[in-house]
Amino acid sequence: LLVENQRPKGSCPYLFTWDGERFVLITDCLWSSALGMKLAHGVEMPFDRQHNYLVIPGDKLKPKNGRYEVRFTNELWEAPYLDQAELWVVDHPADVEVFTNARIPPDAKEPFRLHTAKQKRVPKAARDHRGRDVLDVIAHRDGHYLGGFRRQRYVGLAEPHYLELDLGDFSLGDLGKAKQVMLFLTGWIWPTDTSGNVAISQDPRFAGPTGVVGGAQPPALLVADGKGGWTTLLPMMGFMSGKMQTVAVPLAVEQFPSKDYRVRIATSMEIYWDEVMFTVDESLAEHTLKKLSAAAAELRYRGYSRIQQVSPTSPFVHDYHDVDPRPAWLPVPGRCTRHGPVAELLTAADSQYVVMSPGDELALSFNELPLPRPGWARTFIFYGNGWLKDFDMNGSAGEAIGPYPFDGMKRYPYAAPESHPYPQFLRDYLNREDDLDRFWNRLGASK
Ligand SMILES: [Ca+2]
Repeated sequence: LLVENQRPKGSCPYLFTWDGERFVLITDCLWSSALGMKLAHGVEMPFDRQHNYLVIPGDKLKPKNGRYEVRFTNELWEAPYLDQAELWVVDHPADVEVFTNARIPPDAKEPFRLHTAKQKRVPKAARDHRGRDVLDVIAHRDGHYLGGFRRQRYVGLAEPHYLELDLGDFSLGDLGKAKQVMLFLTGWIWPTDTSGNVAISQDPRFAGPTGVVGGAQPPALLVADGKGGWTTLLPMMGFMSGKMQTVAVPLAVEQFPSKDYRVRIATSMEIYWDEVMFTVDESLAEHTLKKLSAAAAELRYRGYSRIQQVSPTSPFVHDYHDVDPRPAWLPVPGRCTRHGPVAELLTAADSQYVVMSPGDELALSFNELPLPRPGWARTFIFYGNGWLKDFDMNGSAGEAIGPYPFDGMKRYPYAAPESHPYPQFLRDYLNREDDLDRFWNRLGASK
Protein backbone atom coordinates (compact mmCIF):
# COMPACT_ATOMS: atom_id res chain seq x y z
CA LEU A 1 0.00 0.00 0.00
CA LEU A 2 1.36 3.37 -0.98
CA VAL A 3 0.01 6.32 0.98
CA GLU A 4 0.62 9.70 -0.51
CA ASN A 5 0.17 12.59 1.88
CA GLN A 6 -2.07 15.32 0.64
CA ARG A 7 -0.35 18.63 0.23
CA PRO A 8 -1.33 21.69 -1.71
CA LYS A 9 -0.12 21.76 -5.31
CA GLY A 10 -1.32 25.29 -5.84
CA SER A 11 -2.48 28.06 -3.54
CA CYS A 12 0.06 30.79 -3.32
CA PRO A 13 3.67 31.91 -3.10
CA TYR A 14 5.23 32.32 0.36
CA LEU A 15 6.54 35.35 2.18
CA PHE A 16 9.61 35.04 4.39
CA THR A 17 11.36 37.79 6.36
CA TRP A 18 14.77 38.10 8.04
CA ASP A 19 14.18 38.09 11.83
CA GLY A 20 17.79 38.86 12.79
CA GLU A 21 18.90 35.25 12.73
CA ARG A 22 17.11 33.50 9.88
CA PHE A 23 14.36 33.80 7.32
CA VAL A 24 11.00 32.89 8.86
CA LEU A 25 7.72 32.11 7.13
CA ILE A 26 5.12 34.85 7.52
CA THR A 27 2.24 33.77 5.31
CA ASP A 28 0.92 33.24 1.77
CA CYS A 29 0.65 35.95 -0.91
CA LEU A 30 -1.65 36.72 -3.85
CA TRP A 31 -4.05 34.13 -2.59
CA SER A 32 -7.27 35.60 -3.88
CA SER A 33 -6.29 36.30 -7.46
CA ALA A 34 -6.26 32.91 -9.11
CA LEU A 35 -6.59 33.45 -12.87
CA GLY A 36 -8.89 30.95 -14.52
CA MET A 37 -9.76 29.38 -11.17
CA LYS A 38 -13.21 27.86 -10.90
CA LEU A 39 -15.31 27.89 -7.78
CA ALA A 40 -17.58 25.26 -9.28
CA HIS A 41 -18.22 23.75 -12.70
CA GLY A 42 -18.80 26.76 -15.00
CA VAL A 43 -18.30 29.33 -12.20
CA GLU A 44 -15.10 31.36 -12.61
CA MET A 45 -13.43 33.50 -9.99
CA PRO A 46 -13.10 37.21 -10.81
CA PHE A 47 -9.90 37.83 -12.78
CA ASP A 48 -9.20 41.35 -11.55
CA ARG A 49 -5.91 42.35 -10.08
CA GLN A 50 -5.85 41.66 -6.34
CA HIS A 51 -4.27 43.62 -3.54
CA ASN A 52 -2.62 41.93 -0.57
CA TYR A 53 -1.94 43.50 2.81
CA LEU A 54 0.01 41.07 4.94
CA VAL A 55 0.89 41.93 8.51
CA ILE A 56 4.49 41.21 9.56
CA PRO A 57 5.02 41.42 13.35
CA GLY A 58 7.92 43.72 14.25
CA ASP A 59 9.95 40.95 15.86
CA LYS A 60 9.84 38.96 12.60
CA LEU A 61 11.63 41.59 10.51
CA LYS A 62 14.93 43.09 11.61
CA PRO A 63 17.37 45.03 9.48
CA LYS A 64 20.45 43.33 8.07
CA ASN A 65 23.25 45.64 6.88
CA GLY A 66 20.84 48.57 6.77
CA ARG A 67 18.10 46.74 4.87
CA TYR A 68 14.92 44.83 5.54
CA GLU A 69 15.21 41.54 3.68
CA VAL A 70 12.05 39.91 2.34
CA ARG A 71 11.82 36.74 0.25
CA PHE A 72 8.93 35.82 -1.95
CA THR A 73 9.14 32.18 -3.09
CA ASN A 74 7.15 30.31 -5.71
CA GLU A 75 7.13 26.70 -4.55
CA LEU A 76 3.91 25.26 -5.92
CA TRP A 77 2.73 24.47 -9.43
CA GLU A 78 1.69 27.98 -10.31
CA ALA A 79 2.88 31.32 -11.68
CA PRO A 80 2.64 34.64 -9.85
CA TYR A 81 2.54 37.85 -11.90
CA LEU A 82 3.71 40.26 -9.20
CA ASP A 83 3.16 43.81 -10.39
CA GLN A 84 3.89 45.98 -7.38
CA ALA A 85 5.55 45.29 -4.04
CA GLU A 86 6.00 47.65 -1.10
CA LEU A 87 6.94 47.38 2.53
CA TRP A 88 4.77 49.55 4.74
CA VAL A 89 6.26 50.57 8.06
CA VAL A 90 3.71 51.28 10.79
CA ASP A 91 4.99 52.85 14.03
CA HIS A 92 2.58 52.87 16.96
CA PRO A 93 2.48 52.85 20.77
CA ALA A 94 4.10 49.66 22.06
CA ASP A 95 0.93 48.60 23.89
CA VAL A 96 -1.22 48.25 20.78
CA GLU A 97 -1.29 45.52 18.19
CA VAL A 98 -1.89 46.33 14.51
CA PHE A 99 -4.28 44.51 12.18
CA THR A 100 -5.92 45.31 8.85
CA ASN A 101 -9.39 44.98 7.37
CA ALA A 102 -8.10 42.62 4.64
CA ARG A 103 -10.20 39.50 4.11
CA ILE A 104 -11.55 37.12 1.49
CA PRO A 105 -13.63 37.95 -0.40
CA PRO A 106 -12.38 41.54 -0.48
CA ASP A 107 -15.00 44.26 -0.61
CA ALA A 108 -14.08 46.45 -3.59
CA LYS A 109 -16.05 49.35 -2.10
CA GLU A 110 -14.25 49.27 1.22
CA PRO A 111 -10.93 51.13 1.35
CA PHE A 112 -7.92 49.59 3.06
CA ARG A 113 -7.91 50.26 6.79
CA LEU A 114 -5.74 49.58 9.80
CA HIS A 115 -7.22 48.36 13.06
CA THR A 116 -5.49 48.50 16.41
CA ALA A 117 -6.16 46.54 19.58
CA LYS A 118 -5.09 47.74 22.99
CA GLN A 119 -7.25 46.06 25.61
CA LYS A 120 -7.64 42.56 24.23
CA ARG A 121 -10.52 40.62 25.72
CA VAL A 122 -10.89 36.87 25.82
CA PRO A 123 -14.40 35.38 25.41
CA LYS A 124 -15.97 34.17 28.65
CA ALA A 125 -16.60 30.76 27.15
CA ALA A 126 -15.96 28.91 23.88
CA ARG A 127 -17.45 25.66 22.65
CA ASP A 128 -17.20 23.76 19.40
CA HIS A 129 -20.04 22.19 17.41
CA ARG A 130 -19.82 19.05 19.52
CA GLY A 131 -20.25 21.04 22.72
CA ARG A 132 -16.66 20.69 23.86
CA ASP A 133 -15.07 23.46 25.93
CA VAL A 134 -12.36 24.87 23.65
CA LEU A 135 -11.63 28.14 25.43
CA ASP A 136 -8.12 27.07 26.24
CA VAL A 137 -7.39 26.42 22.54
CA ILE A 138 -8.59 29.77 21.22
CA ALA A 139 -7.66 32.04 24.15
CA HIS A 140 -4.01 32.45 23.10
CA ARG A 141 -2.11 32.82 19.85
CA ASP A 142 0.26 29.97 20.56
CA GLY A 143 0.18 27.78 17.44
CA HIS A 144 -2.30 25.44 19.16
CA TYR A 145 -5.14 25.29 16.61
CA LEU A 146 -8.76 24.29 16.94
CA GLY A 147 -9.68 21.27 14.83
CA GLY A 148 -12.25 18.73 15.95
CA PHE A 149 -14.20 18.56 12.70
CA ARG A 150 -14.22 15.80 10.10
CA ARG A 151 -12.50 16.49 6.81
CA GLN A 152 -14.49 15.53 3.76
CA ARG A 153 -13.33 13.71 0.71
CA TYR A 154 -12.01 16.87 -0.98
CA VAL A 155 -9.17 19.04 0.25
CA GLY A 156 -10.44 22.21 1.91
CA LEU A 157 -13.93 20.87 2.57
CA ALA A 158 -15.04 19.88 6.08
CA GLU A 159 -18.24 18.79 7.76
CA PRO A 160 -20.30 21.83 8.83
CA HIS A 161 -18.80 23.01 12.11
CA TYR A 162 -18.89 26.03 14.34
CA LEU A 163 -17.15 27.82 17.15
CA GLU A 164 -19.53 29.29 19.73
CA LEU A 165 -18.27 32.20 21.81
CA ASP A 166 -19.84 33.82 24.83
CA LEU A 167 -18.50 37.37 24.76
CA GLY A 168 -19.74 38.30 28.25
CA ASP A 169 -22.59 40.51 29.43
CA PHE A 170 -22.93 43.80 27.56
CA SER A 171 -25.61 44.96 29.96
CA LEU A 172 -23.47 44.84 33.09
CA GLY A 173 -20.23 46.07 34.63
CA ASP A 174 -17.35 47.36 32.50
CA LEU A 175 -19.00 46.02 29.32
CA GLY A 176 -22.33 47.68 30.21
CA LYS A 177 -21.71 50.80 28.12
CA ALA A 178 -20.17 48.99 25.15
CA LYS A 179 -21.44 49.98 21.71
CA GLN A 180 -19.02 48.46 19.25
CA VAL A 181 -17.20 45.14 19.36
CA MET A 182 -14.35 44.19 17.05
CA LEU A 183 -13.68 40.48 16.82
CA PHE A 184 -10.17 39.44 15.78
CA LEU A 185 -9.97 35.85 14.56
CA THR A 186 -6.55 34.38 13.76
CA GLY A 187 -5.96 31.07 12.07
CA TRP A 188 -5.14 29.29 8.86
CA ILE A 189 -7.12 27.80 6.02
CA TRP A 190 -6.55 24.86 3.73
CA PRO A 191 -7.61 26.12 0.31
CA THR A 192 -9.55 24.21 -2.26
CA ASP A 193 -8.39 24.13 -5.88
CA THR A 194 -10.11 24.21 -9.24
CA SER A 195 -10.14 20.45 -9.79
CA GLY A 196 -11.54 19.91 -6.29
CA ASN A 197 -14.15 22.64 -6.71
CA VAL A 198 -15.30 21.27 -10.06
CA ALA A 199 -15.48 17.73 -8.64
CA ILE A 200 -17.44 18.86 -5.56
CA SER A 201 -19.92 20.81 -7.67
CA GLN A 202 -20.61 17.64 -9.67
CA ASP A 203 -20.94 15.43 -6.60
CA PRO A 204 -24.48 15.53 -5.20
CA ARG A 205 -23.24 14.48 -1.75
CA PHE A 206 -21.21 17.65 -1.33
CA ALA A 207 -22.38 20.24 -3.85
CA GLY A 208 -23.35 23.52 -2.24
CA PRO A 209 -25.13 26.55 -3.64
CA THR A 210 -23.69 27.74 -6.95
CA GLY A 211 -20.87 30.21 -6.64
CA VAL A 212 -19.88 29.21 -3.15
CA VAL A 213 -16.28 28.12 -2.77
CA GLY A 214 -16.00 24.43 -3.48
CA GLY A 215 -19.54 23.85 -2.33
CA ALA A 216 -18.43 24.83 1.16
CA GLN A 217 -20.05 27.44 3.38
CA PRO A 218 -17.61 30.28 3.98
CA PRO A 219 -17.60 31.49 7.59
CA ALA A 220 -20.87 33.09 8.65
CA LEU A 221 -21.47 34.99 11.88
CA LEU A 222 -24.61 34.07 13.81
CA VAL A 223 -25.97 35.51 17.04
CA ALA A 224 -28.25 33.94 19.65
CA ASP A 225 -31.81 35.13 18.99
CA GLY A 226 -32.92 35.02 22.66
CA LYS A 227 -35.52 32.35 21.91
CA GLY A 228 -33.21 29.40 21.89
CA GLY A 229 -32.28 29.74 18.22
CA TRP A 230 -29.73 31.53 16.08
CA THR A 231 -29.91 34.34 13.54
CA THR A 232 -27.39 34.86 10.76
CA LEU A 233 -25.99 38.35 11.04
CA LEU A 234 -23.21 38.13 8.45
CA PRO A 235 -23.62 35.33 5.89
CA MET A 236 -20.10 36.10 4.58
CA MET A 237 -18.02 37.18 7.53
CA GLY A 238 -14.83 36.91 5.48
CA PHE A 239 -11.83 34.66 5.99
CA MET A 240 -8.08 34.84 5.79
CA SER A 241 -6.05 34.46 2.63
CA GLY A 242 -3.75 31.75 3.91
CA LYS A 243 -1.73 30.92 6.95
CA MET A 244 -1.48 32.72 10.30
CA GLN A 245 -3.58 35.72 9.40
CA THR A 246 -6.23 37.63 11.30
CA VAL A 247 -9.71 38.61 10.17
CA ALA A 248 -11.28 41.61 11.91
CA VAL A 249 -15.07 41.51 12.13
CA PRO A 250 -16.99 44.54 13.44
CA LEU A 251 -20.15 43.87 15.41
CA ALA A 252 -22.39 46.50 17.02
CA VAL A 253 -23.78 45.57 20.44
CA GLU A 254 -27.24 46.70 19.30
CA GLN A 255 -27.15 43.94 16.67
CA PHE A 256 -27.68 41.36 19.43
CA PRO A 257 -31.42 40.64 19.52
CA SER A 258 -31.38 39.87 23.27
CA LYS A 259 -29.18 39.87 26.33
CA ASP A 260 -27.70 36.58 25.19
CA TYR A 261 -24.33 37.69 23.85
CA ARG A 262 -23.25 34.48 22.21
CA VAL A 263 -21.99 34.34 18.65
CA ARG A 264 -21.25 31.41 16.37
CA ILE A 265 -18.70 31.30 13.59
CA ALA A 266 -20.09 28.61 11.31
CA THR A 267 -18.45 27.16 8.21
CA SER A 268 -17.74 23.99 6.28
CA MET A 269 -14.38 25.22 5.08
CA GLU A 270 -11.24 23.69 6.48
CA ILE A 271 -10.32 26.53 8.82
CA TYR A 272 -8.31 26.12 12.01
CA TRP A 273 -8.55 28.92 14.58
CA ASP A 274 -5.60 29.75 16.79
CA GLU A 275 -6.90 32.77 18.69
CA VAL A 276 -10.14 34.67 18.98
CA MET A 277 -10.18 37.89 21.00
CA PHE A 278 -12.11 41.12 20.84
CA THR A 279 -11.93 44.78 21.70
CA VAL A 280 -14.69 47.12 22.78
CA ASP A 281 -15.15 50.72 21.62
CA GLU A 282 -11.51 51.22 20.63
CA SER A 283 -10.66 53.83 18.08
CA LEU A 284 -7.63 53.60 15.81
CA ALA A 285 -4.50 54.31 17.85
CA GLU A 286 -2.08 57.08 16.94
CA HIS A 287 0.43 55.82 14.38
CA THR A 288 2.60 56.70 11.39
CA LEU A 289 2.69 54.76 8.12
CA LYS A 290 5.55 54.98 5.59
CA LYS A 291 5.54 53.15 2.28
CA LEU A 292 8.86 51.84 0.96
CA SER A 293 9.58 50.65 -2.57
CA ALA A 294 12.27 48.01 -2.94
CA ALA A 295 15.80 49.42 -3.05
CA ALA A 296 16.80 46.21 -4.81
CA ALA A 297 14.96 43.19 -6.17
CA GLU A 298 16.47 40.12 -7.74
CA LEU A 299 14.72 37.21 -9.38
CA ARG A 300 16.61 33.90 -9.26
CA TYR A 301 16.17 30.15 -9.07
CA ARG A 302 16.20 28.69 -5.59
CA GLY A 303 14.26 25.42 -5.30
CA TYR A 304 11.85 24.11 -2.68
CA SER A 305 11.70 24.50 1.09
CA ARG A 306 11.26 21.48 3.32
CA ILE A 307 7.70 21.36 4.60
CA GLN A 308 6.79 20.51 8.16
CA GLN A 309 3.49 20.06 9.91
CA VAL A 310 3.88 19.69 13.67
CA SER A 311 0.34 18.45 14.35
CA PRO A 312 -2.70 17.51 12.25
CA THR A 313 -4.29 20.90 12.95
CA SER A 314 -1.15 22.97 12.31
CA PRO A 315 -0.41 24.68 9.03
CA PHE A 316 2.33 23.46 6.73
CA VAL A 317 5.39 25.51 7.58
CA HIS A 318 8.23 25.93 5.13
CA ASP A 319 11.82 25.93 6.30
CA TYR A 320 13.63 28.51 4.17
CA HIS A 321 17.04 27.23 5.19
CA ASP A 322 16.40 23.61 4.22
CA VAL A 323 16.04 23.79 0.48
CA ASP A 324 15.98 21.13 -2.23
CA PRO A 325 17.20 22.59 -5.54
CA ARG A 326 15.73 19.75 -7.62
CA PRO A 327 12.71 20.62 -9.73
CA ALA A 328 9.43 19.55 -8.16
CA TRP A 329 6.94 20.29 -10.92
CA LEU A 330 6.67 19.65 -14.62
CA PRO A 331 7.54 22.82 -16.58
CA VAL A 332 4.62 24.62 -18.12
CA PRO A 333 4.75 26.21 -21.61
CA GLY A 334 5.26 29.95 -21.75
CA ARG A 335 7.82 32.60 -20.97
CA CYS A 336 8.74 33.91 -17.50
CA THR A 337 10.71 36.97 -16.47
CA ARG A 338 14.44 36.63 -17.12
CA HIS A 339 16.51 36.20 -13.96
CA GLY A 340 18.35 39.23 -12.56
CA PRO A 341 17.42 42.67 -11.22
CA VAL A 342 13.70 43.45 -11.50
CA ALA A 343 13.05 46.34 -9.06
CA GLU A 344 11.83 48.58 -11.88
CA LEU A 345 8.96 46.18 -12.58
CA LEU A 346 7.68 46.39 -9.01
CA THR A 347 7.26 50.14 -8.47
CA ALA A 348 3.82 50.57 -10.04
CA ALA A 349 0.62 48.66 -10.76
CA ASP A 350 1.08 49.07 -14.52
CA SER A 351 0.56 45.52 -15.86
CA GLN A 352 4.34 45.19 -16.26
CA TYR A 353 5.29 42.58 -13.69
CA VAL A 354 7.53 39.77 -12.56
CA VAL A 355 6.42 36.33 -13.77
CA MET A 356 7.96 33.57 -11.68
CA SER A 357 8.27 29.91 -12.58
CA PRO A 358 8.12 27.16 -9.95
CA GLY A 359 11.30 27.13 -7.84
CA ASP A 360 12.01 30.84 -8.36
CA GLU A 361 12.47 33.32 -5.55
CA LEU A 362 12.30 37.07 -5.51
CA ALA A 363 14.76 38.69 -3.09
CA LEU A 364 13.49 42.10 -2.02
CA SER A 365 15.54 44.60 0.00
CA PHE A 366 14.12 47.77 1.54
CA ASN A 367 16.15 50.52 3.15
CA GLU A 368 16.02 50.53 6.95
CA LEU A 369 14.22 53.37 8.74
CA PRO A 370 15.36 54.97 12.02
CA LEU A 371 14.02 53.26 15.15
CA PRO A 372 10.53 54.20 16.35
CA ARG A 373 10.33 56.86 19.07
CA PRO A 374 10.68 55.76 22.73
CA GLY A 375 7.61 53.86 23.95
CA TRP A 376 6.60 52.98 20.41
CA ALA A 377 6.96 49.77 18.44
CA ARG A 378 6.95 48.83 14.78
CA THR A 379 4.77 46.55 12.70
CA PHE A 380 5.24 45.98 8.97
CA ILE A 381 2.76 45.32 6.21
CA PHE A 382 3.81 43.69 2.97
CA TYR A 383 1.73 45.21 0.21
CA GLY A 384 1.64 43.40 -3.09
CA ASN A 385 -0.65 43.34 -6.07
CA GLY A 386 -0.94 41.32 -9.22
CA TRP A 387 -2.31 38.00 -10.34
CA LEU A 388 -1.66 34.32 -9.78
CA LYS A 389 -2.38 31.24 -11.87
CA ASP A 390 -2.58 27.64 -10.69
CA PHE A 391 -1.58 25.15 -13.31
CA ASP A 392 -4.73 23.11 -13.07
CA MET A 393 -5.99 21.28 -16.14
CA ASN A 394 -9.57 22.05 -15.13
CA GLY A 395 -8.84 25.78 -14.89
CA SER A 396 -9.21 28.17 -17.80
CA ALA A 397 -5.87 28.50 -19.61
CA GLY A 398 -4.48 26.44 -16.72
CA GLU A 399 -2.00 24.59 -18.95
CA ALA A 400 0.22 27.55 -19.89
CA ILE A 401 1.74 30.74 -18.43
CA GLY A 402 0.06 32.96 -21.01
CA PRO A 403 -1.96 34.82 -21.95
CA TYR A 404 -0.41 37.56 -19.82
CA PRO A 405 -2.98 39.40 -17.67
CA PHE A 406 -3.44 43.16 -17.76
CA ASP A 407 -5.78 45.72 -16.24
CA GLY A 408 -8.88 46.13 -18.32
CA MET A 409 -8.94 42.74 -19.99
CA LYS A 410 -12.55 41.85 -20.68
CA ARG A 411 -12.22 38.17 -19.94
CA TYR A 412 -9.64 35.54 -19.11
CA PRO A 413 -8.21 33.97 -21.12
CA TYR A 414 -8.62 36.82 -23.59
CA ALA A 415 -8.24 36.39 -27.33
CA ALA A 416 -7.60 38.63 -30.34
CA PRO A 417 -8.33 41.46 -30.87
CA GLU A 418 -7.60 41.89 -27.12
CA SER A 419 -3.89 41.91 -26.45
CA HIS A 420 -1.45 42.92 -23.74
CA PRO A 421 -0.89 46.70 -23.99
CA TYR A 422 2.92 46.58 -23.59
CA PRO A 423 4.43 44.29 -26.26
CA GLN A 424 7.88 45.72 -25.62
CA PHE A 425 7.68 44.71 -21.94
CA LEU A 426 6.74 41.19 -23.05
CA ARG A 427 9.73 41.07 -25.42
CA ASP A 428 12.30 42.65 -23.09
CA TYR A 429 11.49 40.91 -19.82
CA LEU A 430 9.54 37.75 -20.55
CA ASN A 431 12.15 35.77 -22.40
CA ARG A 432 12.98 32.81 -20.20
CA GLU A 433 11.51 29.39 -20.74
CA ASP A 434 11.77 26.30 -18.58
CA ASP A 435 12.45 23.50 -21.00
CA LEU A 436 11.39 19.93 -20.56
CA ASP A 437 14.81 18.45 -21.35
CA ARG A 438 16.38 20.47 -18.60
CA PHE A 439 13.69 19.27 -16.20
CA TRP A 440 14.34 15.61 -16.95
CA ASN A 441 18.11 16.10 -16.99
CA ARG A 442 18.05 17.80 -13.62
CA LEU A 443 15.97 14.98 -12.15
CA GLY A 444 18.37 12.44 -13.61
CA ALA A 445 21.44 14.29 -12.42
CA SER A 446 20.17 14.42 -8.86
CA LYS A 447 20.07 10.64 -8.43
CA1 LIG B 1 4.72 46.87 -12.33
